[in-house]
Amino acid sequence: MKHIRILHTADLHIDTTFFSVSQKAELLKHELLEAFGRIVNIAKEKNVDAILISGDITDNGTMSEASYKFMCEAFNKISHIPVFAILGNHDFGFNYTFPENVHLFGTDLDLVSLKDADIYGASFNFERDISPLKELVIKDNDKINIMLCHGTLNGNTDNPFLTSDIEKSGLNYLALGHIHSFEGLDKKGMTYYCYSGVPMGRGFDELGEKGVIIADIYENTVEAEFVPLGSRKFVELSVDCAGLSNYIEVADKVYESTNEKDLYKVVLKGTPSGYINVETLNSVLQEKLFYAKVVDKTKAEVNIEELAKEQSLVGYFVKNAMNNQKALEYGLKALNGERIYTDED
Ligand SMILES: [Mn+2]
Repeated sequence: MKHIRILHTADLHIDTTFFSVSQKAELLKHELLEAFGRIVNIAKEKNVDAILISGDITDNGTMSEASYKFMCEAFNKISHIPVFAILGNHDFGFNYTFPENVHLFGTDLDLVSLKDADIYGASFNFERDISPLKELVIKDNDKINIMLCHGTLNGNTDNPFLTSDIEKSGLNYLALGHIHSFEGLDKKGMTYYCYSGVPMGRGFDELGEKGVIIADIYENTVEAEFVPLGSRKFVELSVDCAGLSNYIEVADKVYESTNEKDLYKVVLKGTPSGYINVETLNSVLQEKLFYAKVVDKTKAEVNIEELAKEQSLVGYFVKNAMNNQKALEYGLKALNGERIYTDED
């Protein structure tokens, strides 16, 4: 029976700047490399026949000398395992050579034959925005056929392709890159496919657990497993502040569902029973957690009518802003000396 076991990863984005969490950027950059190191270890432990890297090896086409050396050393550690890689839209200008066991496909669709499987691939096409999947013609239907592809499923740009292209491809497995989250293994026609996602979240738009796919590919079926890499997670945590009267109580509630490893966007909701100093809460959380940022979406319970009667700047402001809820909310905070947190923070 024909069979091949592969490790599928993509979107490594080596040397990401992590600008959105700048105070931890250098550490996270290093941890991203370590996540790549773990990928190689998993390949060894799981005894895979090949590693597939479906594009966006780098974040902007270049990497530091140290990162390049780290990658080469990792590839050398598994010199008995063939690695197949393509470039993605982030690899523009990529000009590195890897050790001999790494086959980097050019932009023209090509294939490499292994014992039971043919591996097809083409790097991201910057010249004409078309997916190589649309040009695929299977050479040998008696083999297991696999392809690496970087692009957008059912999109308009970035080497797009359709589910119908997958359906008529005749492939056994399509290893996709470009979308940064794994959403499960899908199947169209005889072809199993998925995006593996990034090896580590890089911001609050890449939430949750990240990992690689280990797939056993047979002529008629695929058995795939998502293997988490144990990298730090970006987590969005919603905290209902109803009944809480100060930042200490909110912090205690936050600690109930956080750990010291992950990165948190803490979204405050509900109507607190007292005044929550968001700025103080932010710095308190920052001290205890690895990383936290607070976004205030609470609704203040203030007696507007009473405030409007006050002979003060606040009273005067409220009287004039009574009909504008947002202006009232932000204005009262500003008068209170608070920073205004919005979704864009
Ligand atoms: Mn990417």
